Amino acid sequence: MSSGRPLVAVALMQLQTKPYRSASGDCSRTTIDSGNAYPDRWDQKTLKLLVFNPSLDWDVESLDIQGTTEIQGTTEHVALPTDNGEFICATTFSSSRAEDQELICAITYQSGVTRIISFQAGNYEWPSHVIWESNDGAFSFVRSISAGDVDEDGEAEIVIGTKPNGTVLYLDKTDDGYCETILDRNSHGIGCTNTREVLIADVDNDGALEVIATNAQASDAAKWARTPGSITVYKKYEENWRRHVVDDFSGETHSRMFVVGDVLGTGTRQLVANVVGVFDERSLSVMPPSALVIYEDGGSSPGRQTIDILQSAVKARGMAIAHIDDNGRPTLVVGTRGLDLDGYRRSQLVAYRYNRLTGWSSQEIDYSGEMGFHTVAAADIDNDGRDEIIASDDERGLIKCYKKTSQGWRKKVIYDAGSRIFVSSICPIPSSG
Ligand SMILES: [Ca+2]
Ligand SMILES: [Ca+2]
Ligand SMILES: [Ca+2]
Repeated sequence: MSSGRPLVAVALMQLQTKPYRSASGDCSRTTIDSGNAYPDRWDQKTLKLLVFNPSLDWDVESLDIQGTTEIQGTTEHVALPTDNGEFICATTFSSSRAEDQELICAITYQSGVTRIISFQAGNYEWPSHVIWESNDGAFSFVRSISAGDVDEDGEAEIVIGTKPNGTVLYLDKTDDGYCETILDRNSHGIGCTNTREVLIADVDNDGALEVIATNAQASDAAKWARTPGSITVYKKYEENWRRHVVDDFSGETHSRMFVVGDVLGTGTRQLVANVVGVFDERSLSVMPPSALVIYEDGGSSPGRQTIDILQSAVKARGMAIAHIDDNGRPTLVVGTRGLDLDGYRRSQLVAYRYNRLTGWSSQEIDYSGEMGFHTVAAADIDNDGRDEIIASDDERGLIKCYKKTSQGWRKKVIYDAGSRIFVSSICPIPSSG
């Protein structure tokens, strides 16, 4: 299959509550807790790894993440745990040596098993193999995954971020399998550190890839209360790693998402992050508010610039750098999340553009309810030289594609789950043709 157009992979959890069965056998009410849009336990959570084909009107295929799969380098097959699983996240890797595209996902099962499975993309078949697993719960809950060829041998190195041990685990592919290096662990306390996101990228523009992670202290405090955390860059010098804290937010708050790319259009990459707002119970407002900030030089020079203060949001999580305009300039696309609170119930999908003379401007692409747009990606899915935006509207169970036209933004629902979803990753898979 060589359509010349990318595929789009999406990792998500579908959340459903089962009808409540009373003693009389009635089956009429559900157990949704209206006060909390995402209770910790859902009656039914279904993990899915979907692949959309925009060339076939967004035809969707669900990859088998619960069948049997091969162990790498052998013909031995292992059965995956049959429990529904706790969490799934995904990333892609394109080898510089071959045309192969890999779709790599990390699945945390309820039994405590964690597995990383690689799917070979670009065919109607999606052969899969297990590339790493942990059976003892040591790495517990894998919240995020990224891949990149750090040592430039054509094979993917992988980094995962976990909770509640806050592990940043680097997996270096060798002839004997994956060599594990723990880059960080428990930095905000033993068993109470959540690594939120990890990324392999050249954040300091020196031509070599670094690992970037953002974490936060886990606590029993109310959600959106003051939670310290930090953004850290891990840089490899021969066989050693050096750790550099880009921002600790003065212990006041943390970041839950960042992207690396040339959002200013200067020809170098910058680090763009969201600073999470703090809910203040007394004033019933978010104070200090959430902000979008930018760090240059990989955060090695101190200070950050503010792109925008998000007045009606508690955070932004979905972020992507896109090329959607004819002038070739970059656009930062951001999905916000609100709160069940007056003035915060409207979330937005916003395009930010930077102009050297006039600064930042913003344009609303779409809006939704308080849960907002959790995951956002950009890809040129119709090969016209400009990116389209793919974003999840989690509360409504929708995934949409947005195309900029001369008449404004054209929206298309490409997936309707029929119930709430939690989308962890949207991964464009470049065309191999
Ligand atoms: Ca490599
Ligand atoms: Ca670098
Ligand atoms: Ca396009």
